[in-house]
Amino acid sequence: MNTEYPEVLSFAVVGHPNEGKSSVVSTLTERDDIRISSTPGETEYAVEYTVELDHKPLLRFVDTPGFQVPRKTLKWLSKRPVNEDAQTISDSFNRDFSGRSAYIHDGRILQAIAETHGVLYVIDAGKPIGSDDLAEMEILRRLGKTRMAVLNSKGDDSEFEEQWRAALNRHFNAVRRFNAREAAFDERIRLLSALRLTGQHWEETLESVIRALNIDREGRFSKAVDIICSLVADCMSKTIKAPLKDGEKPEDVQLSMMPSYTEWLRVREKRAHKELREEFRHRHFEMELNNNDLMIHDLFARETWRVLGLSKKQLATVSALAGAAAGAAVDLALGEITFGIFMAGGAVLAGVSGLAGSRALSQVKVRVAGINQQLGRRYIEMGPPKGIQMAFILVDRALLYLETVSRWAHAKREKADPGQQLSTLPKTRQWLRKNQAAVSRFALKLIKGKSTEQELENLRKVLIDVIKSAEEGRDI
Ligand SMILES: Nc1nc2c(ncn2[C@@H]2O[C@H](COP(=O)(O)OP(=O)(O)OP(=O)(O)O)[C@@H](O)[C@H]2O)c(=O)[nH]1
Ligand SMILES: [Mg+2]
Repeated sequence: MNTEYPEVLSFAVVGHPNEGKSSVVSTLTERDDIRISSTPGETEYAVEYTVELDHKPLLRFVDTPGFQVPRKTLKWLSKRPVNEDAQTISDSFNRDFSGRSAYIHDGRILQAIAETHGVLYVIDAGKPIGSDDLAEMEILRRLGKTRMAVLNSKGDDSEFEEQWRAALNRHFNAVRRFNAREAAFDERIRLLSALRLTGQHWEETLESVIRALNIDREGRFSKAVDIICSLVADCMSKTIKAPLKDGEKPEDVQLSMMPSYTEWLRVREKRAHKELREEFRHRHFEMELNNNDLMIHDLFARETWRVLGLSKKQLATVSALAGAAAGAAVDLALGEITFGIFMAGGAVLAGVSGLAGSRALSQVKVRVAGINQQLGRRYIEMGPPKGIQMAFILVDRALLYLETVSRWAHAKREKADPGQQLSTLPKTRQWLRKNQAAVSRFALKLIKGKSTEQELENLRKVLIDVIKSAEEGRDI
């Protein structure tokens, strides 16, 4: 029994076939497993979906099939006593039309409405009002539940908007535009706020639902920041070891170790992104990004290192601020070039590599060390990355990813529109220097294998601030 929310409100989401009912439910409940299809009649049964926080039900939405024969249903209804309640109407209808397949969907809709507190009527206002629409509106009015019309327009609806609004205002307690395929968190909250005002008796309950959702949203960003920090922590301290057998050249062993070293970082980053996606309830859906999205490139692609992370000048400055040795700053500045070579493959690498600290290897610390029980007498240790640029790249990519998944409507199931740039979050090179320094201080401590308690706390604050400021349009 839920004590915090004495009543779990439920809403039946109804309308014409193919108008976007399942899309509305999918986005409102953050369920990307609800079937959405361009074929009318996709939803055949009424199915209840619950919004849960900490395993407690908060709100319920019932997806329903589209009306099949609204005019016939209304004709039947008009012969009933006017003040009959929704449950009696539903029971009588389903009894009268039992076994008649043409009425089966309407029967399920009436039942769903009878069993819920309120109704969301989804319409696509991009077409003129027809007699079926008017019949549906009248049926809903007769059922007597508090109801809101949701304009989920698939295209431009300006032509018919006025006639729709006039009709909807007559039949509904509230009318609200809601684009299920684009709606981010704020729009979901606005829809609930509008719903709150439609029924006195549930105002308080919906208010606490909205409060809980806002707190949960903050909690998700806080967890997202933890995910990003532990990604940076793991990557900036990663080392791998390989035995150095007698007669083997250290540089040959290093070469053979590099693919597994970089692959480890890639896999670790993918894991963090998956965690971010799941934090925002995107489970079944893999985002497909188009060529204009920065994230399309590999972690080690030249393009990634060109457009993300800090500029060379910034790197030198923040390295100095973070207390890196003067020489290291120069080394760091080479990040872009060295990683380019690093990834270009054995031939280029072999030409410039050597244990004496060539450019090609300047991004990863390598040492030949003595006795190790498991690995044999001598071994090579590779890592952690020497340059702090890696940390900035990881932060930038994680924030881009976070921004996308945190705003992506669960009803949106296809590729991002070509040419659309998803990001409005500032990249690390646009941050204030003191915020950049939070990344570099954390990274340098990790590289040196020192305790990072204070730096971690500082970076957490900066990341939270960056995320919040982006929403408020402040300079960070
Ligand atoms: N462009 C656009 N398309 C939408 C929008 N909402 C839904 N659609 C598309 O409309 C089609 C129907 O969406 P559904 O959510 O399955 O509609 P439904 O009302 O549940 O359909 P049935 O269950 O068949 O009655 C799908 O192809 C959706 O992608 C929208 O806001 N904009
Ligand atoms: Mg449906």
